[in-house]
Amino acid sequence: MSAPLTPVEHVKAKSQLLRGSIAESLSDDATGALIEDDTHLVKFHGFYQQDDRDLRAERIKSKLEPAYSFMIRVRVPGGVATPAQWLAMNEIASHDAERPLRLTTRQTFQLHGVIKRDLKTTLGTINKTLLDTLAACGDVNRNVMCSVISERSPVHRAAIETAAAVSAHLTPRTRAYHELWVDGAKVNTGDESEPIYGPTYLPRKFKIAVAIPPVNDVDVFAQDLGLIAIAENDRLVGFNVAAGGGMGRTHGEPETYPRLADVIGFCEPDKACEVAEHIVEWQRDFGDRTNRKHARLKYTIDDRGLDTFKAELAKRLGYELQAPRPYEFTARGDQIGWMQDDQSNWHLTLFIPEGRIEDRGACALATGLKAIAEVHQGDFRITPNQNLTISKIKEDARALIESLLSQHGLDPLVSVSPMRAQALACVALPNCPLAFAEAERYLPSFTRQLDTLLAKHGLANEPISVRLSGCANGCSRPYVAEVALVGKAPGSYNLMVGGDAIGARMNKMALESAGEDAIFDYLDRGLEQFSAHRQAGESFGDFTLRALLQEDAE
Ligand code: SRM
Ligand code: SF4
Repeated sequence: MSAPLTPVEHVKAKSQLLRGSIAESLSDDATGALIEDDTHLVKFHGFYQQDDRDLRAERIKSKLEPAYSFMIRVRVPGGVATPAQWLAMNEIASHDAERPLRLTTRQTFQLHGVIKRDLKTTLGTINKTLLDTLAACGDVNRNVMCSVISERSPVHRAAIETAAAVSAHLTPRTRAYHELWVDGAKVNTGDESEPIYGPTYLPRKFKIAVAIPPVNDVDVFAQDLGLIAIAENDRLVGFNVAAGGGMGRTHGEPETYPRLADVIGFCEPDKACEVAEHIVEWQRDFGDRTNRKHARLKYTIDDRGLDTFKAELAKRLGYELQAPRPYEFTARGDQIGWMQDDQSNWHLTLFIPEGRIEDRGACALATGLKAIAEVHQGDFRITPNQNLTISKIKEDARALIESLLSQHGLDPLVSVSPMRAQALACVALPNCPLAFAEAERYLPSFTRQLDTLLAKHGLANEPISVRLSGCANGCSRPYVAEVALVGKAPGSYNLMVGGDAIGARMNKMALESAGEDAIFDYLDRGLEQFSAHRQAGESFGDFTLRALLQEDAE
């Protein structure tokens, strides 16, 4: 007898293309929560029901229902937003959300702490900005990422077009989203269907990123589908296709594991949408709908075999992918500061502490970015490292932007250490229901202490990649970092080291369930040895793999 489908599959099947009883859930004023089945469906509409974990115990003691609110995720393909959209998101966050606007690790905007009665207005307002939240979460293709490499602007332009086209091609066709949040009126659903997804969508989430070598800022090998841009004479000629990456795992369940994507071939730019569609459809047909922890593309590929996957993809496409073309990644972090592209436009990348857009003391980040957005003629780009690039600044506008930065105390945001500039942390506590330990709220203290250690060992400019995740799900893509902390319990983390500097190798366990002292002792010793014994050009990740982890194993 075959295993039963997961409960979520039944919820999707009877939802009438994602409607369920969401309208009823919203109109029930007696609770701040939604009907249980709808909590799964609203993810496809771009939001999650959460409760404030800092308040949970106290609310239970006072016999109150949890402090329910919603996290809303806004899809931003390639992280590119107009100044008008920036201003609108800033405004929405300041009125409707409890916490400041957040830039995520997949280049989207997130709002935390929106209450149920405000959901409709908030989502409606977001839609007026020409951004939306449809498919920002749920068992569908999520926000399509794209490298924010500014000095190669013709290639970036073409790559971002592909990211937007793939995103549009894989957006669900259900009218439920417009019915509930935009038009308000029920639309005749007679001819409505989901040509790519079908009525039960995918078995699990699906993620795509476009990387532009030499920078692997999007962590292309951590994606279900990675498209690696291949350029000749600064012209995009196509993409190497990488499939089967993913980070998620569960502590103590070795049958769950992170996996790097395999490069399976090359396609021309005009074939990217159909390649993505057929991979998604293969996963739709063969992904595991009986176990959500085994339902990502990486497991489907491993279960059925990479060769079978490639052969079945070729059959669906009607042709084989061409042989992969040569490419080289040399870095993954953002280049903080000013940079000029080949068309003489300037791009300014600012370090955004923890990806939160808020005024803190002398650093009036939210106010300063608002003032910049009011005059800026180019665009904004959320980077995969939770930073922000103010893009396409004309030569004659640079002085104005510089003076606005100074007026708002933002100059320090272009002079952080390379380690700090690319360090990532997931949200974790107090919003994430799955968090075992702090991540976002621990990042400033962790990186401050690490900066001190780096300086102590003469390594202040070393671009070591550091990632913190509050649990093993890996929302900061920790398993491809040189140094990662993965939460086990409050104040306790697995320390992972030995990833490479370009996100193409996974790290290994150095310490299990360790506290801060043990972690910093290990890093202090490791950095001391690295400084003394590194080989020419060797990264910290390569050194830890060659020397430290070997030594630990002896
Ligand atoms: Fe994630 C679940 C936050 C990027 C792997 N992730 C969650 C939830 C929704 C918790 C939940 O299911 O209730 C978190 C909400 C916290 C909150 O309040 O914001 C959450 N994930 C995030 C974000 C906001 C982290 C951040 O601080 O930036 C990122 C939003 C991305 C976006 O804009 O779309 C985020 N999550 C990722 C990434 C990185 C990526 O996509 O490049 C990963 C690893 C890559 C991957 O998917 O393999 C990731 N999130 C997960 C998983 C594990 C999935 C798996 O295959 O096992 C979960 C748990 C789940 O889905 O059941 C999860
Ligand atoms: Fe939550 Fe875990 Fe993701 Fe962090 S890694 S946001 S704790 S699910």
